[in-house]
Amino acid sequence: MIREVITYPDKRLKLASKDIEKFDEELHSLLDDMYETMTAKNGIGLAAIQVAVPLNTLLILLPDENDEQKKEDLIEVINPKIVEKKGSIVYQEGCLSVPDYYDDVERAEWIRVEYFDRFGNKIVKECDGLLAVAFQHEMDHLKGHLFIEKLSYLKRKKFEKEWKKKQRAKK
Ligand code: Y12
Ligand code: CO
Repeated sequence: MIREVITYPDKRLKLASKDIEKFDEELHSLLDDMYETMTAKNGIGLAAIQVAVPLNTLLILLPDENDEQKKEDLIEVINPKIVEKKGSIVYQEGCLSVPDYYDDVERAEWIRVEYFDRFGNKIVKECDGLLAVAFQHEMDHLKGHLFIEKLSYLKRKKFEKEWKKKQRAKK
């Protein structure tokens, strides 16, 4: 089932998500719905809070070298923790919860992350480049943060101006 993606400035996006304790059917159907929602909306990453569920889970599905998103490349992440990070990368980010706005954000270029899969198996993964950016972007959602909070003062003002203009055009 495709769920509604909540968007800025919805206050629920500021909630700190809670750890998942049961790796049960309810979790599996949440993950399945998140996958359907993310792919239906052309996303490459989605955190549960974006579908209004404040639980520590997220999905990442980067396109392959032919620009295709294959289900076998889907990464399902539960209760993630970054245990090491290095370097710096600037990437132009976008977010399904902040439609129509993209801007450069600086993050760690390499991370080691520990998490669980949908069956409760522990995974330790090292990532760099776009995958590292995606993990950090999605994990910020779990703490109640959006990428626009990482922008400089001037860029944040630019975002607010564009957002207000879009709201006026909608009326
Ligand atoms: C690098 C940078 C950001 C991430 C986080 C995941 N971000 C997304 O999946 C963004 C998706 C997105 C898709 C859009 O396209 C449609 O909605 C059709 C989009 O365009 C509009 O809102 C008009 C904006 C964002 C991971 C790695
Ligand atoms: Co996002």
